[in-house]
Amino acid sequence: MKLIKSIIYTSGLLAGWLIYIASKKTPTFAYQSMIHMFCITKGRSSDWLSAAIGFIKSPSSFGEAEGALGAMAGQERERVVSNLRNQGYHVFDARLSEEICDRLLGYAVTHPCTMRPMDGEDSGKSRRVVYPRGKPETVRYDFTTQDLLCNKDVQNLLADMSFPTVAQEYLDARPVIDVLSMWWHTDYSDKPDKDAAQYYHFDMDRPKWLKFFIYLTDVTTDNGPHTFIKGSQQTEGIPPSMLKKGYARLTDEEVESYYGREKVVEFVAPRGTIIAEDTRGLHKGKHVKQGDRLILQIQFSNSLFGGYYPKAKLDGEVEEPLRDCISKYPDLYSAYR
Ligand SMILES: O=C(O)CCC(=O)C(=O)O
Repeated sequence: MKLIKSIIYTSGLLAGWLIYIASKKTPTFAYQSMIHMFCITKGRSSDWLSAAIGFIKSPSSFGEAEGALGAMAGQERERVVSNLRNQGYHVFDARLSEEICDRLLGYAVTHPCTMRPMDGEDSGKSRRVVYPRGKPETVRYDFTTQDLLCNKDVQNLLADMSFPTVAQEYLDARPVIDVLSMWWHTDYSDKPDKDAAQYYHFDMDRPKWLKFFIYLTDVTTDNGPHTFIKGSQQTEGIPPSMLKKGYARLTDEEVESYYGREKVVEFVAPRGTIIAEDTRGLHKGKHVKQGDRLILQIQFSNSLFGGYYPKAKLDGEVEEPLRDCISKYPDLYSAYR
């Protein structure tokens, strides 16, 4: 049975890949096949696919590579990537400045975002509102990628070559920025919410990717630290008993009884902290007991093959540093052009 399934999903993946090359769109069956194959092979199928992509997508030269992450050249970059390979994450010594955090926080309390329906609620709740800080009406409020692309501080981060330098080294391929998001997690509910990513899960939207999470508020154990299971991003890092549930949300009890508390990394840190993480490993945003948390995320992937994200474009006013980068590294920004 397992062999038949593997043959079906491998064929789906390969056929879907050819369609993707021709049309730049991933058929749903191919995306589903990638997830199934990941679960059946305990991660190996994504490793193989990524090795092939790395062979085709030769690296770009991102120059000096000094920026928000610090100086990401030579040994320091190797240290970061070695942490990512071994434990699945790296917390940078450098932090985003107070001024930038202040401006992004200011933006996040004055610009509309979308209320995300909680578990069991219908889409009627997803209204666009200015976040009512202190009086939330749902667990999660999301900013759209299209709106974020117009923000000058976000544009400057997208033009900061320290990020793709690290991503490229980790992905072993020329990267593309494919997810840009920012959201509030709130204390609206007294229990964690699956739709707000507050249960353990792994991501599998691309063959390989690296996420950068940037805290824009101070994060304590009570206001929803991002949480990761150390080492679970590795091949065979997630046990078959969890993988056989597919793309499921897992309880704390199930995950912690398998890995032990010592593998649970709760990122309690001041605002401005930047975490790089391979979210192929198990992770979640911890339930917010009190207060709220604002986080910005930039994802770099080795391909746009995989899950669907709403189209967003860098077509408004673009700051000069980003304009220069777009002309130098068109592939890096191809998802938003
Ligand atoms: O909000 C969090 O910390 C979890 C985010 C998450 O699950 C993701 O970005 O994949």
